[in-house]
Amino acid sequence: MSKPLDGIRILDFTHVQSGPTCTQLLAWMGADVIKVERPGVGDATRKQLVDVEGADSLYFTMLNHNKRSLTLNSKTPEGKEVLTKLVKECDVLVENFAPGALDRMGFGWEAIQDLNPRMIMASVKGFGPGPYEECKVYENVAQCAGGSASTTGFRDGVPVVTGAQIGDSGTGLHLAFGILAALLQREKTGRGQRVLAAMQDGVLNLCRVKLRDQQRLKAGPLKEYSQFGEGIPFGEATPRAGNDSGGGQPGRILKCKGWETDPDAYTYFITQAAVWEKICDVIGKPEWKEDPDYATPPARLPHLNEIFGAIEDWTMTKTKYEVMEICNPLDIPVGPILSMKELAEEPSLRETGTIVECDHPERGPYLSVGCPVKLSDNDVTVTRSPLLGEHTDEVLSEVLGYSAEDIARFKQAGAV
Ligand code: CAO
Repeated sequence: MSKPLDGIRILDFTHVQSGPTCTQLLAWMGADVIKVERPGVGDATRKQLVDVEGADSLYFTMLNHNKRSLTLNSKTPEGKEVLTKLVKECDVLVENFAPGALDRMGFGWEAIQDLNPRMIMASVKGFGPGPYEECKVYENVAQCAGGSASTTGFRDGVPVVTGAQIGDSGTGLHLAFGILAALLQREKTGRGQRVLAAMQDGVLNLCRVKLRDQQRLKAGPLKEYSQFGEGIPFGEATPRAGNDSGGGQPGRILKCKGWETDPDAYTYFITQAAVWEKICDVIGKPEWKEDPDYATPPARLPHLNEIFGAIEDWTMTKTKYEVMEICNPLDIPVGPILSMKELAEEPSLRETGTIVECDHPERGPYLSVGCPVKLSDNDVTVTRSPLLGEHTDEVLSEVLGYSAEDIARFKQAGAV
């Protein structure tokens, strides 16, 4: 079966997490992704958080599936020769070097356009143009600078970063979207273009509802925040909202049976207005259905602590799965807090290919997250990440057409 990105060749100059997330998605859509890495060194994550001595780390293997690895020292004359040819042969160059690194290498945007006007040059940077554009940026820096940390955590605690890698993987997703749009536009214009995804912008995009709340503050307190029910005044900026739900329907994380020993024995429970009467029946508070202090959403706002306390008295008598079994048929929205262990073992995620097992020559079998987006005409087979330089000869000869003598010359010069 053909793949959506069949025939698209990616010069993958990415490293660590943000860029590799993007190129992995493109590989899953069928692009030929050639990961360019420094000879003998490679992507730094190959040797970070090592759990099997001598083997590529899970950090690397889980972000670089379905790619080919070409080693190349782009700072040597022979390396530049090869890179020049690669730029001519590829459709997209994806990179997430520190600002200015590509220019210093001699392959800035102008040079790329001269070599291949159809090339799309896609970059992740920490910040867009402005006072911080020269900064090197990592995940948590982006979470802090993009508004996530200031709005995550509890009102009376410090700002908190989230485990979801919204700065790195989130920006990689944004970049992939930009690349696909640029490829489509190229169909019409015949020209490539620059695509920039700044991590701060990506995080802020994912925190859009918090900027919504920032503006709503002008109209008065944010009544759906528990802080309102607790009678605590709001300050000038969107506060941290703990586990309050982000929409207009109050929600909290509540203890379930076993919470004393199991750190994940919790459920998210939303008191959605449409099912309020069913909630009252389930938790044994039928009198709240008619009581004017509880019957309508505005009336409930000052009583949310009491209401969630009563719901928790009920959820604590059930496991998180029992809560789900009881509430789902009644359309009461609940979400069990699933641990990584539970997700790794969940059969339905294995069946859909969202969790996959790969085999690796150095480390043996390992689990990974497969393609999270399913297309009916693109059945993704996740293949293991490449060893450092595994495809160097193959790419040099098959893609770039170099002879055995040329390849020997590049090796002799330490360029590949
Ligand atoms: N051949 C020769 N040189 C190479 C090379 C190759 N194949 N690949 C990389 N290099 C060189 C770069 O040209 C650069 O050299 P100069 O400093 O002389 O220009 C050098 O390696 C280091 O690159 P870097 O600055 O990108 O790497 P770093 O480890 O110092 O910084 C990071 C890492 C992530 C902070 C930085 O790349 C960055 O800010 N990237 C943009 C934002 C981003 O993606 N951050 C998230 C990373 S995922 O957590």
